[in-house]
Amino acid sequence: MKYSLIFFLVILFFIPSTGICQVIFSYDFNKETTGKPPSAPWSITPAGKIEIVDFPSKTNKSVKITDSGSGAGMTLLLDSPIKNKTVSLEFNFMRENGWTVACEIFYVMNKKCPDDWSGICIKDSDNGFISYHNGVDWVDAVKLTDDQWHTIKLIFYLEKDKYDFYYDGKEMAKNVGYRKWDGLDKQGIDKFNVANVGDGGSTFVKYYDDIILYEGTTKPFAVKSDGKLANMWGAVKISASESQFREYPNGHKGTRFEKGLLPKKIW
Ligand SMILES: [Ca+2]
Repeated sequence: MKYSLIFFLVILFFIPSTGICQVIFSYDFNKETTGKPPSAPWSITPAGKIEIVDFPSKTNKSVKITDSGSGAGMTLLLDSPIKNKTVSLEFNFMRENGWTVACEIFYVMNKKCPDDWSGICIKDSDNGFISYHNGVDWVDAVKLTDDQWHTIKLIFYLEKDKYDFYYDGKEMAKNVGYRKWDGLDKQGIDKFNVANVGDGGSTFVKYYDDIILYEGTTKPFAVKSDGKLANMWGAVKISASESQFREYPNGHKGTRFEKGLLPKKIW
């Protein structure tokens, strides 16, 4: 009994130092079914086509999002917001040549945000730049090269409602504000919109892979594959909210549903 207690205490001491438990979610999509939408907890928009593809290879799949003009994207929700911590989001992104009209790339929000165009907003602009919103205006960062994978990293300082934006390893913005965040001071983030959720008027093909959210600013060395939810984040469960429809402001059309289930495996 005494040794069991010592063993337990030793485990408690070592687990936080492994880095694995710092991962809130991680999706590489490699075990998903090609040609199908990504599985729960991701939910997809009714419009457009969101599918798993053997790209860049059969063993390294990604999500292909095709918007033909009525919107196409996917959403992940947490049951409760992550607050007062520094957390980072990283993902790989590629846009095919031939797109029309600027559109969302990745927006991170609180579910209480007034619309799907709030929070931490990264988009592609009509002028071919990748752009971010600094809480006041859109800012063009750098030309976005098509048909080529890019890495995007966002560091959220949730204790002060600021974020940093890195593109292909280079700093694009530091300590900038969230969009439409009035009344949401320090309320944290619990909603992740990928590509065009609920918007219309754009056409594009975008690919996403290796979407990971973790605590701190450095990606944990050992990241397990798809859909893992760390024990320490048990209270931040990935949501199983009901479908919902919402009216959108002028210039936006389409509906969005957010449906998800707990991940198959929780570790
Ligand atoms: Ca992959």
